[in-house]
Amino acid sequence: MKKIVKPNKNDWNEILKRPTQSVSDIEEIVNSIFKEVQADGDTVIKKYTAQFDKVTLDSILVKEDEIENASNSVSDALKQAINLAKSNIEKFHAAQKTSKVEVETMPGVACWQEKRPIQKVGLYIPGGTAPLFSTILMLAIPAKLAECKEIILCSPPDRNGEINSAILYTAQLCGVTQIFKTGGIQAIAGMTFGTESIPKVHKIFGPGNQYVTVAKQLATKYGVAIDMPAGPSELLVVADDSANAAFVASDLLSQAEHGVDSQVILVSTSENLIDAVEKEIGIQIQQLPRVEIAQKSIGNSRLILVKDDQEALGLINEYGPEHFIVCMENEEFYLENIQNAGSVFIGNYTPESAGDYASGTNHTLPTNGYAKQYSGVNLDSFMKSMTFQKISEKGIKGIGTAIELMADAEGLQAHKNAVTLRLKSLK
Ligand code: HSO
Ligand code: ZN
Repeated sequence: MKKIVKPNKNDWNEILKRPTQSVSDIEEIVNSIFKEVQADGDTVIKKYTAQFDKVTLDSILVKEDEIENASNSVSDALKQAINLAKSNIEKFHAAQKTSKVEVETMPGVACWQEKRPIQKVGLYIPGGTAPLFSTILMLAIPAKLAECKEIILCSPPDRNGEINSAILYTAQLCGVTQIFKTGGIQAIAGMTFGTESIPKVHKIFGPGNQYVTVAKQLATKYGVAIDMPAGPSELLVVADDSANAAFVASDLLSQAEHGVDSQVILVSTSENLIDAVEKEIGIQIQQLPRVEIAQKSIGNSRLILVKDDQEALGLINEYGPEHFIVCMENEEFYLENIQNAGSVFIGNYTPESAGDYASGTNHTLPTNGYAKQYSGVNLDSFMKSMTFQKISEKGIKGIGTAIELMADAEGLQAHKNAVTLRLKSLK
């Protein structure tokens, strides 16, 4: 890990750079697969599944008996763990329900706002080196609570044409309505246009590699909403001598093991702590099965010694981490003043893994500095706000002249007339 001592503010940009991703060469292939899926649906999905996932499928829809078999092969202990997580995630997201907002803005002018579920949502769960069934909990639970009608899921099959059992079990447990064996660009295209098997959805959620990320961005050009622009996982820890160096190292490694492009950063006012954490990382990393991945992302990572809390805070708000751990004697200062972070974890006994799996908060969070303008996934991500209004005769008399004047000033006579006619009818 690169150690940086008391950096100059002019160097912050350079220090806080994320590992770069270039997407320009990906766009061409994403565009062409989208066009093919739009024209020929399932045939194209199957063609690319054969090409990329190396399996030829008769049907891309997962059948009832496959789900049942999968459920039988998940251990009871894991089922219990998943159920505990589900219960906590449900509690936290159910509490996010808001009630109707109703205001009489002036006498006879009633305005209100209500939320309605997005009717059809698509969840994408990557295959690859780790089957992230926990992400299904994070997406399907709020979708179900929001009462989305169709909750479909796409995930790439393995070489035997199967999807990981824990993924199938969790999807069924959380009320996913249909599961499809398709991944990558073709899955996102399938949900964007709809195919013979896959329904077209209104919003697509979930993480993925660079191809999936570019495909989700293209989906928005066809009118499909997405949760947020996704990027590699990241974690920033701010810690002082009150922190346990081994715990801090374990947290940094937990995000470093996600992928070679993950980034973890330790900011500290204590050089002793920085050295102790660095030493701990060296010990713990050797014991990890994913040591090679972790080593590469540790290469993208930084240990930054700062002169005081103010400087630490400035740096953290500038970076806008996806996950932010605070292990400081004066934690209050950071909790009050943090402006840009996806999710905040406080104290020695709050590992970031708790939020990844089971405490109740959502782990689908803005990366790549997007915490400056995006929220993580929450109940509202699966809903839209709608406004209503009802104006009485008294109300139109009160508000009418203002509307007429404004419409006139914008040169929009028909708008004005819509009020004038009504006012006249009341004379
Ligand atoms: N930390 C990841 C989510 C995850 N971790 C899933 C383990 N499983 C992105 O927030
Ligand atoms: Zn994680």
